[in-house]
Amino acid sequence: MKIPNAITAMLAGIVLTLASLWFGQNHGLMPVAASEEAPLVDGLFNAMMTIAAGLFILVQGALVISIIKFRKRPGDETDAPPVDGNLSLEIVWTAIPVVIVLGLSVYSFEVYNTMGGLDPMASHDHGPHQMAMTSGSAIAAPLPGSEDAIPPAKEEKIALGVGASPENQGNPADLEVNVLGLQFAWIFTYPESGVVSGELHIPAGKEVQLNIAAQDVLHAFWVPQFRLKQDAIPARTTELRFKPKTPGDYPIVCAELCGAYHGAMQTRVLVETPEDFEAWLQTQIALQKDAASQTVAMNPGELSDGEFLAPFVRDMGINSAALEQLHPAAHHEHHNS
Ligand SMILES: [Cu+2]
Repeated sequence: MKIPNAITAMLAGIVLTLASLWFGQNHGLMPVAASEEAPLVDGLFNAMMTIAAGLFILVQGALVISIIKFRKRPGDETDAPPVDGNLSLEIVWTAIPVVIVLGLSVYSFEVYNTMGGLDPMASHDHGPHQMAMTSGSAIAAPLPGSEDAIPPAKEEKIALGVGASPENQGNPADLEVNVLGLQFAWIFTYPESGVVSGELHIPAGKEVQLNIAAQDVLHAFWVPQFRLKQDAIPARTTELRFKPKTPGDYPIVCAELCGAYHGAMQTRVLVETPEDFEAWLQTQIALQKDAASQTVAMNPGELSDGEFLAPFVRDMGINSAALEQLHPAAHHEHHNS
């Protein structure tokens, strides 16, 4: 019995569709989805993988079938029939990619909008001066004189980051953290409490807004598990607003080549339960109060040379008294504890 071609083609189409749909959901290429925004991005990515898998099977399948079915038979010395193009086939294979590209562009725009990419509040230029300049955070303070080098902030209507989702627009986020990227580290400042940290701690289930700045060159804040990435731009603040979902320990990676040690510019983000986050914050506040009362590692400008260098030379067997003798004039001049 000979099966009609139409039925064979239909069965092949069904198998191809099912295989593509399965692969689109089971490619296993993505790390855990740890933010509320991640499933949106994954939906788009899976749709693209489904389409790509279908096209791959279609093209490779046609190639393999052609190789087997139309190969030269032994003893056949005739030439192949001349083929002069096929208009309807060309229309079809032009129309299919057009439909796919238009569909994906509408879908991706929708995802971007739902994530808050079109929030008008995120498109303001907040200026460079609000970033990470809490008193006491000597490390995050601008270099002396760098104030003049930064051009005055102007209001510019350029989309800079991901803001609030459409239903949250106009509402402030639950937690704001200022993020400073510099060669080659990330520094996080919690403006409400003044806490400064080299690791980002955030509470799960709360709306978090990162105000991202760069001290020297372009960097990019990227957490693969959040499916979020945002450039850090010198003299300009960008915004990244999202809701972490799954508690855990995830890498923060610099995703913009920023210099010789770009590859080492990594830290981590800890998504914690709101109680754990509050406990961490209180510990940090207490620690920093402690440090403040001891005037240790506070503001290098207020320390004598010996005090400033002591932590660095302790392992070399040099004590701070020896260092003080190098610059007797600076001895305890500004000591204020
Ligand atoms: Cu960097």
